[in-house]
Amino acid sequence: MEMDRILILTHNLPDGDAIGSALALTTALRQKGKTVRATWSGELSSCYKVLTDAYVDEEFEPDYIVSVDIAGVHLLPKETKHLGDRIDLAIDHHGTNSGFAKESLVIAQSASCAEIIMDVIEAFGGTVTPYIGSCIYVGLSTDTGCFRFNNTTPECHIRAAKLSLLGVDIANLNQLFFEQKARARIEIERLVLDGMEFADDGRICFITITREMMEKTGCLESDIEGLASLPKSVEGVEAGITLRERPNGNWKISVRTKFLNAAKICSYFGGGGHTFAAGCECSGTPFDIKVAMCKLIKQEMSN
Ligand SMILES: [Mn+2]
Repeated sequence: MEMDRILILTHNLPDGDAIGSALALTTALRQKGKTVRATWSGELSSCYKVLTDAYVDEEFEPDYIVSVDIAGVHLLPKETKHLGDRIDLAIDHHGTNSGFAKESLVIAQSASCAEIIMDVIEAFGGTVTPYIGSCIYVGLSTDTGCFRFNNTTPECHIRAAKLSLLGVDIANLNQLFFEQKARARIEIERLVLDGMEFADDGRICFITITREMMEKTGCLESDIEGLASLPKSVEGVEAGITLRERPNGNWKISVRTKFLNAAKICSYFGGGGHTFAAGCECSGTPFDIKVAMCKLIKQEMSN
């Protein structure tokens, strides 16, 4: 089947891997003469301009739909939710991918979806230009916390070296994505640190991000990317939990762990993700959620 009009979907609250994967694939397919559109929901923080400024949007009726970095249709943003049962191909690196697409390319060993995209581009004979390489690098580096998280494999470093050889300005991207912070981000970190709480002799750490904090500081959703790794950065913390208030009043919970199975912990609340980085959504008060989380984590610790 000839697919000429391809739509690429990303998950709600898109991160560097989602945006990088979508733009790399879009650009490489356009090189091959395809009509391709990348979609994402919400306003992105300014560091993404280095990738999005070169993207020209175009509207059309798609004959093929690809999702990138999406583990389940519930993660689709409201704008593309109606396409959930029409996805032809899912390219993903979440072991928990629910198999919603007609065909799936899921490689759970990949630290980022962008690495799989790099292979896909090479497989269809695309050229990784410095721009496409920059998109891939943003995906690869943000999902590995700039090669610090324990999902980082030798393969990640090899790919980064390849991207550097292809002309990607790695120092500039690292500066934009890992050093520079929006003023609003610093302001919200100040508030979040103020409310940081510890449990179980400092082995569990909670932070809470309320809608009020977002409004007060003027943070965009993408400005708080990576903030969930803050509680785990405290010495002695085995499980870092972030509670983030959703517009519907529910709480999005992010769990980051050093050795505990975060995906298993989140699965009790209907969520999932990776072994050391997972998430779920809960209703209820922050207090009740924290109590329930503590109980589960202690149970996991004693296993
Ligand atoms: Mn990812």
